[in-house]
Amino acid sequence: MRKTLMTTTAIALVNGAAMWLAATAGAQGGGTIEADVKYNGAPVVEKLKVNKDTEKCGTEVTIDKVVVGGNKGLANAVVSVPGAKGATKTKAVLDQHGCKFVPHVVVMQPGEIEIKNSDDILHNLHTYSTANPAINKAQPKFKKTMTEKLEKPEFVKVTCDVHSWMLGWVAVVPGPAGVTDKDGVTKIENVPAGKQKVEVWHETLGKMEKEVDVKAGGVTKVSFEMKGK
Ligand SMILES: [Cu+2]
Repeated sequence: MRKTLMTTTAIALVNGAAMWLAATAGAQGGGTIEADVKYNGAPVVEKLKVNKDTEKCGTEVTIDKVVVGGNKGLANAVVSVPGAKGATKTKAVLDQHGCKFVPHVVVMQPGEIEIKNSDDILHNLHTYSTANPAINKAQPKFKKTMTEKLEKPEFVKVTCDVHSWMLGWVAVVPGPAGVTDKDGVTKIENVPAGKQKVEVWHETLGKMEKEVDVKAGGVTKVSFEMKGK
């Protein structure tokens, strides 16, 4: 009995040490980049009256081209660390909902993306690519999901041939990345420590880059101010 208790305690100690080591290794392996993207110009959100599939699309739609939130934060900008390895592969999903692409900008690692149709009407996915093969495919209402491949890094414009106003973007980026929220902020985790090039991309405002020094287990802040063209 006594021996069993000692053995159990020893195993518990070893397990505890292993867990601690794993946690420490994770923290030492990478840091977090908190990016803050601002734009000192006017928002560009187009409104359009429509008369097609109005029960799903409504009669007025908005096209989000430059979305500026409080404190000049620029939404829908992709911040990435293209040279860094070890980005976590999460499944990218782009939905067609209310005759809009949701989210407006989706970021993914090269690989597969799931295209959803939540509208119960016909959509036709049409991508504009140079590095990846273009996709031009009907997605009838009964086809709730389809899986497509985008294997080369590229910012891919996505439209729908049924609803001319539908516009979205798929950012295929090789390293850890994120998309800014309505306040122009995104957090990128698990970035390898050391000097890293951080790149920001916006669909109409273009690209900028900065070098940052990522600290293991810490948060490195970086700010960008996009210039209008
Ligand atoms: Cu559509």
